Amino acid sequence: MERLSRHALARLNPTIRRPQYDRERLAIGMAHIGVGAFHRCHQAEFTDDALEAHFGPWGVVGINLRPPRVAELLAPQDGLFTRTLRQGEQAETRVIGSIRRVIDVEDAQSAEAAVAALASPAVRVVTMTVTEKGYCHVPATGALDWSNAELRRDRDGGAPPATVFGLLTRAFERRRATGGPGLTAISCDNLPSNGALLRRTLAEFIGASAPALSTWIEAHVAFPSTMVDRIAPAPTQADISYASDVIGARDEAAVVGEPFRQWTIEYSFQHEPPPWDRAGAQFVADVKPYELIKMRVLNAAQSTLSHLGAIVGLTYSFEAASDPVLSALARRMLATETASTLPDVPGMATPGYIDASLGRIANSAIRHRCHQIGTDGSQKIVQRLINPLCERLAAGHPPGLLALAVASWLAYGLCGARRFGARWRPDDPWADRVIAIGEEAGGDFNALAKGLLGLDAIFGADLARSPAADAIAAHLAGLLSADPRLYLAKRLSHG
Ligand code: CS2
Repeated sequence: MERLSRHALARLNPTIRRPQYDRERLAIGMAHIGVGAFHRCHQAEFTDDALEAHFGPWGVVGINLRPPRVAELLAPQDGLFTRTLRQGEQAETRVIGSIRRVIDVEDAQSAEAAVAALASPAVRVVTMTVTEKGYCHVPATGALDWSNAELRRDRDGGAPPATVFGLLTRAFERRRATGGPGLTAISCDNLPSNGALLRRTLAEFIGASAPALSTWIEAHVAFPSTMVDRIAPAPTQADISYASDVIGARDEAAVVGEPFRQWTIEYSFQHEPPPWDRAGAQFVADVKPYELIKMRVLNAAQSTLSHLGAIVGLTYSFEAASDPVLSALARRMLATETASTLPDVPGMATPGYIDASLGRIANSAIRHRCHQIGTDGSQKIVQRLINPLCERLAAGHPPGLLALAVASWLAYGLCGARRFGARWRPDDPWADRVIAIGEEAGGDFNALAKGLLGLDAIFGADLARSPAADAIAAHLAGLLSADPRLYLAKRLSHG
């Protein structure tokens, strides 16, 4: 089968939607770091829509710091790829054209190409999806985690850069040295106040590696915060074959997502932003309420359902969201506990948002593996589950189901311990610590909970001494028992 490319466009199945703008005239004005499935299904599609609504120099140069390598997939396709939106039996496949070029940073030469791309005066915006772990921070405090070897190597000028900080520092140094214009750096990862976090962590890194750059960055780089949303799991070979068959050309970079999408961006730019608002994105003065509701409802439900789902033997998050016991527990947690920690968000009334979120996760056409959502849980649960739990405890409420949700992450990690069956190896920078504590604690669940909650880089200093500690110990005993599903059913019927 012919490969998808600009030459193949004219021969695709005629019903397939493709870029409605003159792609040959599309100049690069934006960079994106982390060209994974989420970017291809979210910002790249918003940009494609914005280009159709109001054409301008907003083509994207993608930069990848770590595998999977994407340049070798997208270069033969001239940057073109499809995204298929699935809901139940419905599927809609479309060709996206906003990415012009992709650089995988693997050696000195590709690192130089990435720095040159980011330092180009034509590039006015750099968006990034580098995952929570990509910020190399201590989850509970937001400070850089200098025990991270890649971060230390980048601070000491290691080549090629392995972290976003090493890459941005070199690019901004080049920009300053060449008198380049300012730009806007937009974190699109699921972290609270992600723009402020990026600004702070980058400032800390630069303080340790290139202090002379600080004042240039303060004057020349804007760091808006954003809330991004679309469920887009890692694509499979079946997704690639499906999209290729539908369009009539082989697409090795195909991605799949749900129809729902949302993007809320703090209006704080160095220059006129790309017209993403013409594509349905919202520019707002304050993103905080939007990100709080999204991370504490949708993402919290995904994490809880996935940890519990894996523990009771399910494969996909939609199965957990369709399971009567698991979904009722998640709903009750969100409606009776999390909701009280949420601000009023314009256009996003909490009860409707909870319903819609659980409905989205239950979309059986989206095969999001529980283990994919469970990956790097240590970097996710603070903003999704621990912060609302701590706020509730501080307001005098009992630990409730949020403690069960926090315990679900611990139990998911402990399933990696031989004592608890070594059922899987969690993919998480903290897995070894959790497993070691699990192996050491003997049969005493109180000691186990205290030991785990003593990981203050994740839990902060107070949770181990709070009433949640005993509740979490009891949940661990239930979740790690021979019949975790029975334990969950009992929790549900006890109201
Ligand atoms: C998921 C998110 O893997 C995960 O951590 O919870 O990727 C989630 O699907 C997106 O945030 C949805 O917008």
